[in-house]
Amino acid sequence: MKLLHAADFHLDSPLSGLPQSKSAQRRRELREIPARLARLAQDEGVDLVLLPGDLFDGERVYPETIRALARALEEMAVPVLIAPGNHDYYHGKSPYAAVSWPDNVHIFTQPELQAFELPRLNCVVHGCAFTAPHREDDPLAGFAAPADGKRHLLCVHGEVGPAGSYAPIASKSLENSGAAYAALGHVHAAGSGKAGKTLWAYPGCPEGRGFDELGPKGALIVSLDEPVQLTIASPDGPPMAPIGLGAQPVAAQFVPVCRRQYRVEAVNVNEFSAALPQEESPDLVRLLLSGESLCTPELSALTAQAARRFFHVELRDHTTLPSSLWARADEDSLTGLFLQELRARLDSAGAAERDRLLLAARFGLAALEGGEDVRP
Ligand SMILES: [Mn+2]
Repeated sequence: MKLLHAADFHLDSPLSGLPQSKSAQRRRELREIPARLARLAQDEGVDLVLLPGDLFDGERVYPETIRALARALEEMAVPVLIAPGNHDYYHGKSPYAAVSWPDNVHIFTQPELQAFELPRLNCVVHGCAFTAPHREDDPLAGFAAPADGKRHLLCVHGEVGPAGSYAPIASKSLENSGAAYAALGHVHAAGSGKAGKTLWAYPGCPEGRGFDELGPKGALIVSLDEPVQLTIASPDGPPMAPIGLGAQPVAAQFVPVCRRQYRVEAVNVNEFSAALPQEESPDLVRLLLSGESLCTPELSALTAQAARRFFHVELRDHTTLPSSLWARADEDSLTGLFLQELRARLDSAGAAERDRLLLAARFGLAALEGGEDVRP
């Protein structure tokens, strides 16, 4: 059995960190995520799709977004289970309640775990919903899947940890659940862990939305072997009932589906032009200017130079003053006195003060170097 696990689409995010035309384009691209996932589901031949929450970013959802999602979920052509999260929590007026969804879609609507049976797959998915933007209780507390020879899976939005405002899930609860796989949503970076025999995983968001969501983004394709029933052979009497499940080997594979990536890279300011890509990159990139520079780099000019090579680019100045600079602190000149004073202050400065002093050094030197004769 194979399933597709994706979460945290955050459709219709405002993407306010981008210029308006680009944020509109990125919202359109976000809206294509469900269709891309439908293609992945078909290509992989999955039997089931689990979507544990935050499919919408907030209350305000465009009708075209809902139409695109509903169409894609129908195209998946296998059972699709949704467990609403803190951003798209279930309530009477949420799109989950207000829209009629395709027949293959099941939406969990209760904060308590509910069992959804998939007899054809010999599988039961236990899921629940956020019904408010926060919940402090562990949705898995006290839950244990029955040893009935079926595959038991979880589909829940929450954070693995001892406490918090977003359905904290204790590691012990995952372990006690006895589920073969826990499809989780909430954390935007892909990650997984094991609690007892339960493999739990976050697929992360399928498309980055800022420089806090870096690198390739995607979904998980999860393979589950047949559950193995352990029985004790009884040579004389009638066959005994199954006493529990044996090993349920599970493997989750990350598949990138993102259209673009957010990346942060260091570029030496002295090799800036050569470091730019020849072909236009589809990515959104923050370049950290590194290296030594006596003058403050002209960020707007360099940004304009790089703009044509990326979908979006922004620069941060992380350059330092040349290390040779301090050699001149011993000069018997105004520059020497200025540098001595700065060096003394830098030695006892904190990080924020240090940045200000380095800026002062640049401005001061630029002013001093203008006319002063620094020969000894
Ligand atoms: Mn989220």
